[in-house]
Amino acid sequence: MGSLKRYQHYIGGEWVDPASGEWIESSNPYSGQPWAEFPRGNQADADRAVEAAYNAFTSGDWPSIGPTARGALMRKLGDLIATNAQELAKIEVQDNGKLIAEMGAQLGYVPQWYYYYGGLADKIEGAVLPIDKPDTFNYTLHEPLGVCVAITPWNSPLLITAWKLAPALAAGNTVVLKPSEFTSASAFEFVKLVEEAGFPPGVVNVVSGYGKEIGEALVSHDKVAKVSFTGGTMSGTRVNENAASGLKKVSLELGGKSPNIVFDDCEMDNAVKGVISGIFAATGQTCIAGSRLLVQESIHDEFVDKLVAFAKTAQIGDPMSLDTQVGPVTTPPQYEKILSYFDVAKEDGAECVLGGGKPDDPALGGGWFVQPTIYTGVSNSMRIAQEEIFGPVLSVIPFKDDNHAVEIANDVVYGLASGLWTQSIRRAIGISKLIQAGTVWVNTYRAVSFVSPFGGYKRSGLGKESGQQAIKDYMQTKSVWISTATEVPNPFVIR
Ligand code: TXE
Repeated sequence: MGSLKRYQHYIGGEWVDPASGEWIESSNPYSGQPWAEFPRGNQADADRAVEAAYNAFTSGDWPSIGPTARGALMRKLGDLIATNAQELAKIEVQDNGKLIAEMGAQLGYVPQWYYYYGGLADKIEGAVLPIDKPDTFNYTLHEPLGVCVAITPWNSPLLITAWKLAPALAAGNTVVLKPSEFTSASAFEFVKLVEEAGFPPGVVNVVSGYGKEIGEALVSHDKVAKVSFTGGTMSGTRVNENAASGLKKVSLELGGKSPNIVFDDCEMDNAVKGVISGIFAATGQTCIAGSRLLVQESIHDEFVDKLVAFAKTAQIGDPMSLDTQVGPVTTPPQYEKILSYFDVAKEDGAECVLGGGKPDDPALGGGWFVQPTIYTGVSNSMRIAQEEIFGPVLSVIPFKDDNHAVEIANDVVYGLASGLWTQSIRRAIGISKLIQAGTVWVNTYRAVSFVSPFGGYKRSGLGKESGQQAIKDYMQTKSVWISTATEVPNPFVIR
């Protein structure tokens, strides 16, 4: 116990113990062994963190730091993340078990969000409006909202943090960040860099704990203006309900059951790689996982054979090794959830053509590993085709023609992402329009950028992250009216 690394909340620029006096153990998914302890936050900690953020928003240095200076602070923060990217990546791998190759690349890219929104900070311009009233001057101001709560999941902690923090800070808000109770370490390490960059105390606060405890307390707090949440659809729905009673602004990035659609005119070897990257990269633990493979009947058997042959070569192992391609599952509940879907698939009557259980390699020790798994003979009404599994489990569904592909692709409650594999520009443009999803990738998969809006249709969420619009979602518009008339006219008539 004594050897575990113990973290504290970071509130108002100070490291503090949780009011509960309790900590949550975090285990390394590769070894299954505990390595760190995170504060178990509650209502009292939420109150303290929101007060600190509110004070920083209304007093002290932050309100008088103009947008250009905010941009400079954010560029400094980006530089610090770049310098420390490998260290941060190692902490994330230890905490969430995803591959060092993946997390290293991710953390190397994260600074871009701080640079991009830092650059935008002083480019949000109001307008002087050509108002239709005599002797009247009217202009708009885009102002920050106040205290924003950012709640993140365990799969890509600091990447998702950047998607929320960078626009929130560039807009001039203050933030309380609550990372997942399973993977809070990197947020606590990251906030040291926020302090080093020179952000005033209270501008960014980090508290940890369970969603039902400190998460709900934060979302329901009267002084919170906006909640930005990434996680499961059930938790996101609850967040939305709690935020609604205070009429808070909400953005939600939730689950998916994304179709990766392979047409008969595709470049088959590329499509195989695209399907693999959509479902087995990151052990399938991504919201954008291409977990439904829709493949045209005429090439079904040939494509599945190639896919299975490629998938069999995947190296399962230590996420810290650069050779590993599939690592462990991040959390014990997630591990149990994936295993339970192997039984669901059997009950559904799907045919397992790869995996379908735990690997039997003794070298994998106490880690939470599942086999990369492919089911054929899946119909779109089966549970494995409709429910988000969030693991390396692929459902293969045949289709006849373009209309049939679109019908199956859209027949699901989610709408986060999709992939199309075709050489036809007619198909690419035509079908991209018909797909009900916030992202369509054509002949690629899993591409994200700070420049391009990301977010779900249907039950995959509300609002967008990244891109220019996202900063406006952390702002509100004020209309200022100034009369230059020498006399106030009839006070009983609307102006
Ligand atoms: O996520 P949760 P879980 C999906 C995936 C997975 C399922 C459950 O299908 O199997 O969600 O994963 C906080 N008020 N995704 O349970 O619960 C929680 O503390 C306020 C998709 O790990 O959504 C954590 O910080 N906060 C996803 C964060 O929400 C609450 C990524 C996410 O946890 C809360 C992860 C509440 N009522 C899982 N309840 C994606 N979109 O990428 C929970 N939290």
